[in-house]
Amino acid sequence: MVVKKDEIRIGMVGYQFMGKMHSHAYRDVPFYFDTDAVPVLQAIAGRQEGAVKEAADRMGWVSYETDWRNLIERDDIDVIDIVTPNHTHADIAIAAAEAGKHIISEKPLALTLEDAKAMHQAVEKNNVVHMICHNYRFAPAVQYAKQLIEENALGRIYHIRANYLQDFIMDPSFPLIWRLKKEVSGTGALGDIGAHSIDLARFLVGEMTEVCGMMETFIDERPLGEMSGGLKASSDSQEYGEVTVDDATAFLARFENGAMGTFEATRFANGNRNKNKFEINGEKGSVRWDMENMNNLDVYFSDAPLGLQGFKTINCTEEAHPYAGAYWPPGHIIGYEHTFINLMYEFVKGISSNRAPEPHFGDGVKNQAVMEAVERSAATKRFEDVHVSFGGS
Ligand code: SOE
Repeated sequence: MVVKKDEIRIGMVGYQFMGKMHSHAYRDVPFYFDTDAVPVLQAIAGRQEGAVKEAADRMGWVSYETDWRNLIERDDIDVIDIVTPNHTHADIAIAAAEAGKHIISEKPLALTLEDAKAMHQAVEKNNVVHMICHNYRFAPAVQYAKQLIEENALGRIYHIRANYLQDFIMDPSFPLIWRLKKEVSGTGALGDIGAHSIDLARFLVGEMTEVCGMMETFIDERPLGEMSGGLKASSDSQEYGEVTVDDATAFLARFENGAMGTFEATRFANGNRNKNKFEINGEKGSVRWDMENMNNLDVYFSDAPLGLQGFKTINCTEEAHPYAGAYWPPGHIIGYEHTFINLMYEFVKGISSNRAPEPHFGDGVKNQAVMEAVERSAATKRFEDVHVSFGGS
């Protein structure tokens, strides 16, 4: 007999790169994981009717809306999933929370720390489940690094050095897409990719207390134009506009537990397509990870016999590695999209048990507080405290 499971009816706002990724992840959750409920692709929203209809058909959504507000008003929607540009996150999330919908939002949570706090207050006040999409936490190798740190296998943590390096906007004729406008994006490399490193550092090492940063914009003006899918964009416009966000940000950080951090987020690291990596050094050993080889975790333990000391590479595809057992036999590797499937699995479980899985909007606020302190520090050219408080703004 087939047991019919509860349905979690998703309403997604936006449908481009991340929309495609989330759609795929929802469909795959019940394929790989045993859950109490199954996500249903109920409706997507987008402003251009032809395009949103085509996306709904292609990705298997039951229906579509041309205004996100209609999605929120619908009784047949349980979850609002936000995959739109950053400046829309706060309005959509607050309206969705007030309508009692559970919410999942792409990162960074908001344009500002103040908006992020307002979003957090709204989800807490309305007692809805909430999550932010820092997908890299969900690579089995990253989860295994977390496990090793929690088991104290590395001992006291001294350092994290994290770089997130891309190069997709290096051509000066690459257009002024929304990710390069402060009023739409908040920050540039810092919020788009540095936010992931900040989240991973908080996940693996702990909270940061102060930061000292520098931010740079190398190409000040670009031709007007928008993305044409994924991270592709081109423009033949003769009209130029100002780039108002950072092309690159670097910062130092101190952690509550005494560790030191060095961070670099740039879209001008020629040759690096999506090089998201970190190394953590502790008193008993080290771990290092690189998204472009995401199944592997390099580990070093200083108690190995002297002749055998050195980093070794663990292929994190065994049952012992979180989430890996849900997929293929050992050595049969998984990819970028699986980080989202694992994340959505946690979200679905969170809704079934009515608790917010991590990372949630509280993490989004803490990540935003670090980013805000980095921006402040780049302006003052001093170390700045990371101010986290969840009260009024
Ligand atoms: C573009 O820089 C982007 O798609 C980011 O927005 C994602 O968060 C990152 O994971 C990959 O690159």
